[in-house]
Amino acid sequence: MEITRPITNCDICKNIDSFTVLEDVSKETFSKYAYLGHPLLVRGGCRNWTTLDVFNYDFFKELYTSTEGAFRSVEEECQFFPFRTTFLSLQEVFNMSESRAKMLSKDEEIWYIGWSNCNPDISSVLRQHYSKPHFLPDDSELSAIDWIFMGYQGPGASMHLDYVRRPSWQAQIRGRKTWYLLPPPECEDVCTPMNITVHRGDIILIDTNQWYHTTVIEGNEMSVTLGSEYD
Ligand SMILES: O=C(O)CCC(=O)C(=O)O
Ligand SMILES: [Fe+2]
Repeated sequence: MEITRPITNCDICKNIDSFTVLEDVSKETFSKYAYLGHPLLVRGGCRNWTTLDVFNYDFFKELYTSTEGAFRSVEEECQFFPFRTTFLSLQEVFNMSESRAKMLSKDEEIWYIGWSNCNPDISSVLRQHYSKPHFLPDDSELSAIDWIFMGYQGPGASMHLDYVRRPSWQAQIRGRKTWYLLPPPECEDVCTPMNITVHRGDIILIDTNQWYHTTVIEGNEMSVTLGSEYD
């Protein structure tokens, strides 16, 4: 994958040395940035979503255990990422003790996982609580796949490049996460690494096919994020 990756046009990072931070952004303003490939953070971009109150460990556990075929679809069609844990499946994640799930004691082992959802029944429930970020262009489409990342303090995903089709956005539903980006090697001379901490209610937008990225969960609260690709 790495070898066949297309060479990046370094305009995605030339002359910028940090994330572009937008606040109360309109569709019109956002459209100037939407396809530049610059890393973007929209402060408060999902402030009004009901997900902020609804999406947590118990919500996902109840949803997956009560939906026929939901665990099977993660195994067979979607993906499970055991970033920092020995859990082998989402089912194991939802079988852990309440104490570990909620980190109620200092002795509990910290975990961090992610998964993609491609089950239409799950998706329709998730999408009752979120919609396409309001600042994305009218003609942009969300991918049918939702991505969810959940867990506690410490390293998240290690440095990698994705091979998805499109740029993605990720909404911080709970907790705090820092993203560290590296430009692709062919742009090292003209571009710099950058990082930013994403807070609850913010949305980050990165072309993860072009920017190498790694994440760190900050603080004691559980981090919960929800993402999708857009075009
Ligand atoms: O949220 C994370 O910890 C990693 C996410 C990631 O690698 C991605 O969205 O491409
Ligand atoms: Fe990634």
